[in-house]
Amino acid sequence: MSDITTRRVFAGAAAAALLMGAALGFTGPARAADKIVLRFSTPASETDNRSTGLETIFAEGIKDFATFEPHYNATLFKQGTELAAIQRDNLEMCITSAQELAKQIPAWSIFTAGYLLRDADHQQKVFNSDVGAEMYKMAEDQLGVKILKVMYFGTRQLNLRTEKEIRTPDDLAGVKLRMPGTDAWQFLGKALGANPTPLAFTEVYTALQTGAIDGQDNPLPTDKDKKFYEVTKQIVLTGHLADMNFLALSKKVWDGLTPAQQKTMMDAAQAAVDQIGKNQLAEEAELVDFFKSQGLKVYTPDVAAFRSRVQKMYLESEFSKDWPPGMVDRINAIK
Ligand code: KDO
Repeated sequence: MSDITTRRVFAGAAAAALLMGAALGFTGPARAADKIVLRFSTPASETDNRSTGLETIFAEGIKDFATFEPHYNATLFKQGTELAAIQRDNLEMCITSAQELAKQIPAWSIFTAGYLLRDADHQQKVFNSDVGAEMYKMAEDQLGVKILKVMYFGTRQLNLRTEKEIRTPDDLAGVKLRMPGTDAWQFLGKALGANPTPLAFTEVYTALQTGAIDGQDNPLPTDKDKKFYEVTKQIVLTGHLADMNFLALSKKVWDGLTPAQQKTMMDAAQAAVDQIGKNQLAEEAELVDFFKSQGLKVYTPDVAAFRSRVQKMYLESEFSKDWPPGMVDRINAIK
């Protein structure tokens, strides 16, 4: 082989390796003008409180060294595939949930249990305690995902297009309730007494409109943001899950930051989730009147009946076998 041919072969091989690396996602996070680009994927809309909070407070806080690049409405990655995308270096950030984490770390299913966390305040205290630290460490060690902060996402309520009044879990028999597509979510639908069916978040409005499903569950601010009230008749205030999301970052990206940048990022994340939580709570307090003004029935069922059935089903479930010993008691003891 002549010199020139050898050089061509090497150049060709190097280009192919680069291309292959890019295809396999080995290129590491992109840098624009020496800033890390943090691609962020979520099924939520751009008007959701979580989106606006991150795009303003978080993005602003880190702008000296990183560019926050949000992709909304599951346009970059489908709901439920974001963690895997981070693990394959195809994505830097997402908002994840206990249900998604539980797919890979069964112990995390403890936080998918209905009526375990009492409210927003209890939830925040639990995740800011040693319980939260242990759970975050599992995600870091086992998935290579750094959980920056927890955010209060709202308390999940039932939202139905059917008219029959729902007082107890028995009244949900046969109701086709959309739940997100993981085992943990489907189990929650079953525990509530309904007939759960999996569907991506971005498909819910149309499915309610066409009658493909009888209902869905989400916090009130989400029902407003996604206009689910336009295609449903009632909201049943079961309050079955004081729900949270986690701001998740690739651990590789985290490890590449200087200690000062890490601190700046944590402070920005804290400021953002604080504001997001406040906005969600404020909206939850106002929205019952809004939905009533839109013609929906909004009422509280026999919550004790839902709570005792759901708690019993979780404690007797396969999920509970994977919960860290003693953790339910530790969570309950946090006041
Ligand atoms: C949903 O699909 O109902 C859900 O509320 C589940 C949450 O864990 C979270 O993924 C959320 O969707 C998305 O962030 C879109 O709001």
